[in-house]
Formats: sequence, C-alpha cells, structure tokens
Amino acid sequence: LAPGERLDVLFDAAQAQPGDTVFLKSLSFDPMENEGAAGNMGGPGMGQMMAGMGSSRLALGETFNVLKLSVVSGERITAPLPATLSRIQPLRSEGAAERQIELSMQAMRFLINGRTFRMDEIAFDVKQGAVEIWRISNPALGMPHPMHLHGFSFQVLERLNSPPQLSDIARFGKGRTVSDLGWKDTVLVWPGETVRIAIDFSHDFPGDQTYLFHCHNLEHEDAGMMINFKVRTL
Ligand SMILES: [Cu+2]
Repeated sequence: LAPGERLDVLFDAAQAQPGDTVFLKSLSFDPMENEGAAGNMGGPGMGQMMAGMGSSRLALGETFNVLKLSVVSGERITAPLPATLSRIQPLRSEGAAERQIELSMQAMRFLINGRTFRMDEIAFDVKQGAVEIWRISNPALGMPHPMHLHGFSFQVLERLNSPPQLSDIARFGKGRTVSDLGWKDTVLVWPGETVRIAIDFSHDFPGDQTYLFHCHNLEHEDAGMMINFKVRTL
C-alpha cells in the first residue's frame, strides 16, 4: 500500500488472549528508489536527497509497526463473514480512447507527460461522460509513484512489466494484486511498469470542470508531479 491508498482489513482476533499484544506490521520490501541512477544529476540520487529533506529516520522499505493492539478482555464476538463481499461491475471500456501518461524525472523535477505543474495550465481535455483508459508508464530508472486522481474513481485493468516483488503477489489476473481490485482513486506505479486504468468521466456538475491528477508522494507533487485537466461538456 502506497501513500494515499486504502484497504478494508478484517482482523480475526479469535486466537488472541487477554494480555497479548498484536502488531500490524509493514514488511520489508525493495523501495526501488534507484538512488544514484537518476541520469544527468550526478552525486547522490534524488531519493537520497529527498529523504534527507524529511525528518524520518526510517529507511525506505524497512520493516516497521503500523498499529499496536493491546488485547485487554476475553470477550468473544462471533460474526460470520458475508458469503459475498461487495461486487464491482467492470466499467465498459471496449473501444474507449486510450491516453498515454508518461512519468519521468529531470533536474530535480518530477514530470507528467513532460510537464511540471503550473496552476494556470491545462494538460488535456476529457469529454464529460466519456470512458477513457489511461496507460500510465514509469521508466525503469524511475521511482515508485502512487498516482492519485481527483473527482473520479477508477478501476485497474492491467499491470504490465511489473517488478518481481509485485508480480510474485499478482494473483488476480492481468498482473493485478489484491489492492487493485476495488474502486480506486490512487494506484501505485513501480519503476519499469505500465498500469492501465479505466475511468468514467460522468459527473453532475454544470459546465466545464477542472480536476487534478498527481503523485501522492508529497515530495514528488511538491517537485511538480501534478497536472490539471479539464472535463468539458462538449
Ligand atoms: Cu511520485
């Protein structure tokens, strides 16, 4: 799970005893920050510089405790799981226009389709009510980017060229992992990966409306990884 992503988790405490402490842990992983490999910058990699800007002493990808649960009573609540969880109708995306979204970085800026964020600039127009497929590509020497869309939920259709730590847990077809299955507003795109998402641009607001699409890594969006786009009524 990347910054901005969310999951519903059911925790079965049937085995826990009063006095037990249970931790929800983030397990170690390869953060793939490609430090020192960021092309023309020389010196320390951008990830290293960015990490130096924050106050966190936790190394990227290191194991840490997310949540501590102290079990204080032995009260038992037995609640059966519903036979079926929420069902999501796949968006009808056959024949939908496919839009290329290229992520990159250059000279301490993070870019989307070669652009760095400008408040007064509209990167592209989308027709209100259209279903589009966005094909989001991250270069092999990039960094992981949790890409967040304002205003519309989307569905993850497919992951291509995923790194092994991700493809090893892709059990749901088309390279998708468990966190790809629900309605999403943030999707993590790993270095070298292409992720295809489907979006229905229907909304109830009058006239043309401007929305944002950006990386949810705060250092990256602050360094320009954000675009405006306009949903037009025509
Ligand atoms: Cu990013």
